[in-house]
Amino acid sequence: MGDAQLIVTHFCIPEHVTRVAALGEGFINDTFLVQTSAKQQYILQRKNRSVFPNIPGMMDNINKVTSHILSKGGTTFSLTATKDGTWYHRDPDGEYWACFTFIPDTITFEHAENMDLVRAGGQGVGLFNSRMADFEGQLEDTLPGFHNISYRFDQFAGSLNLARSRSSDMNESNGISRLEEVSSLVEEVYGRKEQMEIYWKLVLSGTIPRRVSHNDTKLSNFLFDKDRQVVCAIDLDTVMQTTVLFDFGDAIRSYSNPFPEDHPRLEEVKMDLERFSAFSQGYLSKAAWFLNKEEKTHLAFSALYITYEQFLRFLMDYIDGDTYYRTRYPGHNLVRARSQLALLKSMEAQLPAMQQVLSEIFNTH
Ligand code: GN1
Ligand code: MG
Repeated sequence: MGDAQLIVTHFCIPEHVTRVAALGEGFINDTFLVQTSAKQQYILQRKNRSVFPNIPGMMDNINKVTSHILSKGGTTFSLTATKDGTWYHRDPDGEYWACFTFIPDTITFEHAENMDLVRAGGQGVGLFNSRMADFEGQLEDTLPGFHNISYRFDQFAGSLNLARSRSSDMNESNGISRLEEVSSLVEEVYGRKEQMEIYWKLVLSGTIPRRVSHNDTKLSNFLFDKDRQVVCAIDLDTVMQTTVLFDFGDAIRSYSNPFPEDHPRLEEVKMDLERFSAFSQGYLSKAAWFLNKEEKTHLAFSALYITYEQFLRFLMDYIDGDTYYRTRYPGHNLVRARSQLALLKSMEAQLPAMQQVLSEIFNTH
């Protein structure tokens, strides 16, 4: 904490800082709440250098996006510059820190407790995409390959090779190598490879247009007010120009499942069609106006694509020995992977129904 207290003095905060305290349990960054003698509070964040290879580019992207939203009268946090006039401070250990305004009287949710929240979340993602739809600037590709499934397959193959060559690759509790333990899951990955590559090619070829997308639209990355109305998107670390379909898909992964993404009782994990419908209504009430025909056609499958990708990423991190995602207990990544696979299977069984729901909503717009 001492660290954070000192770091905050490098930023242009006009109020008197009274307290800096750790906030939340992010998977990736370390976050602190900065309280001041006035009403305005700030968020201070140590950005994860091993996850984000280009933090200056990332901060530049965030500034472009928040400035665009503010210029259109929208609500968002805004970045606080350092006394040197940059959007990040680099400490003597080489760590990068960023600071931004805290939006008062807002809350976040880990999982969608009711249908109104699901619908409001849909409006939030739709509004974010919609506000950025006329952005004419260029964002840096700060996480190359983030939702590129071919890149993920290369990474996955690398992880498998490394695991095969690791002699110490033993699960502490039962002595079975992690690779043997997950062999059926590896088959589940490869069984869907071609289908996922076909979808990615639609993005690569430009059939699905590139637009500004958030790329990490799970529920906890949006702020809500006390009436459960959505306020704005947060955690803009991954904003890039990919496709808005990934934002829809990632949000469906998060909102349509009545349980958290690491729910261990697999028989309870499902894509709930009522939630899918509520989210889609909210999303399309804000976003239908700018989506083209191809985007509409491929919207439903994006949920399968992103859930599959997340299944692969959690599994890969388990095989790697838990090096990327913060875990709360041994085997957490494996539980997450299995849970995401269960969700994916539920989506696969309901794809025609999802498409039907979307067609009905499109007909009303
Ligand atoms: C990470 O940063 P956070 O916790 O919002 C991850 C996402 C995953 C998500 C799964 C940069 O998101 O891609 O979907 O965990 N972010 C990064 O919960 O890898
Ligand atoms: Mg994030």
